[in-house]
Amino acid sequence: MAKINRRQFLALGVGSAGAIIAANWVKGQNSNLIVQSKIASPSLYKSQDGLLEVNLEAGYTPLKVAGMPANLISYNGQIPAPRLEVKPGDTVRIHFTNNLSQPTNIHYHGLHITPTDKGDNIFLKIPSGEKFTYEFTILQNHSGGSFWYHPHYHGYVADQLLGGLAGLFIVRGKLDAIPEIKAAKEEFLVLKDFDIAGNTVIAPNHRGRMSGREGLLITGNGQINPNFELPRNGLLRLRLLNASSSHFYRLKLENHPFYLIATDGGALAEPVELTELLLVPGERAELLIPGTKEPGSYRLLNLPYDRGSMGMMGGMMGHRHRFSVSTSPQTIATITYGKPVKPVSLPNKLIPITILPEPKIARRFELNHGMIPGQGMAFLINGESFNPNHISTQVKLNAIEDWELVNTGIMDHPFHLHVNQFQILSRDGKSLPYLAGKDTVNVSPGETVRLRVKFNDFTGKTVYILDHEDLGMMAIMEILA
Ligand SMILES: [Cu+2]
Repeated sequence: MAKINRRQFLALGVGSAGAIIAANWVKGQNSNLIVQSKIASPSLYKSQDGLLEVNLEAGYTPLKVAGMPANLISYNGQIPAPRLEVKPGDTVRIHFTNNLSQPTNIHYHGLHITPTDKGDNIFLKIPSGEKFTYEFTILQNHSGGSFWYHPHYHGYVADQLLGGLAGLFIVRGKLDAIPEIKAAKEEFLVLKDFDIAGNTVIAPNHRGRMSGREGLLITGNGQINPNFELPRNGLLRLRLLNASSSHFYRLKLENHPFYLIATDGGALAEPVELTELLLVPGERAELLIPGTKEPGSYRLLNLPYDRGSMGMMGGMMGHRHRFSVSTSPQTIATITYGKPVKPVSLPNKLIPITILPEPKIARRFELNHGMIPGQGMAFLINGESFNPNHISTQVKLNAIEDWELVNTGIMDHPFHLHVNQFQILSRDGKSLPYLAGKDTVNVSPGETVRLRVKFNDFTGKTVYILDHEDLGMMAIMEILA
């Protein structure tokens, strides 16, 4: 059982911002910092009779994060943004209004929908003050899973994502119909970092762009240390999204193993027991947590993780130095045992998944960074910086390809492919303990990750990117008929 006192909490704090948060937080909370107020869930919009029709507005609505005024941008004034839920076969119609002072658009991260027209079209520019109606269909064979939406207008992605624009997009599927999963208590946890300035929550934009922007205030569903109830003898199904633009979460639950049942693109074939989970920016994971330990409160911890960094000097000198946001575990959320329920066991089997057949086409992508004349330091894929007028990779509709990602740089880089899910074949030649649909994968310095992908159903231009940053580690690919 873990209860931390104020001094211990401050020890976990990170410099002055940590202390400010602690001071605010302690008011009215006695000394028991584990018990947080009830989570104000974001609104939920579910499809009805095959249609999800919603209004979304990006704007500067005043709001509160972690109980403090927040100088952020949001969809419909909420952090996280409203959760959208659909079923395979549904039509989605989103009436979007851009009330920001800059252009934006919406990217549907992980969804297998058209990259053109009114779908996951990241080349679309919706100018300040204008409206656009997105409309697309979720295919009948779309996998159920945890997807998400956020801006993807080049040059503004990091600022707008950091500013607060992000929400879950859930596709219900076969996993949801498994009796043990149905009996589990379902919760969602959107992880996001912010900074504090003058008692106001702001987007963490004052750090060096090259190091990636990380805030000192770690929130779950816009709260500090939200509390989730774990039914005693039952199961908690915790669906996680890392909606931070640079922050890595290395998660561990005190005294509890957890069971991974789904990743970015949906279900695994069977639950996989883990004691730790690394969730990099953009990734999702679904965990089952059995309530079979001593009843009490347990901390979901974020353990230190060194993803490498390119500070000014580090970048110039070409050497790696620690990015010291946290050197001790931080509490992300608290899981508290609730009332006993009828015992629910872990499901033995989930949704069968088979490896794609071996292809003839293989490509290699080298991830690095270097100086670009007139531009300074930029992230590079195969030595190229992002060029909006150049198609770097052309693939054929229905083709299967093996991609080898080699990180020859000094920082971890999450690699993300739009529109189609891939399977991870190996890391440094070693196969993974499970097969899963993925759209985001971390590649550490010196590491080689091999993935296999099939370009199903849709043609058109889209991108593969690194880090959700605007620094050039993105390339256009075209799927040809
Ligand atoms: Cu994406």
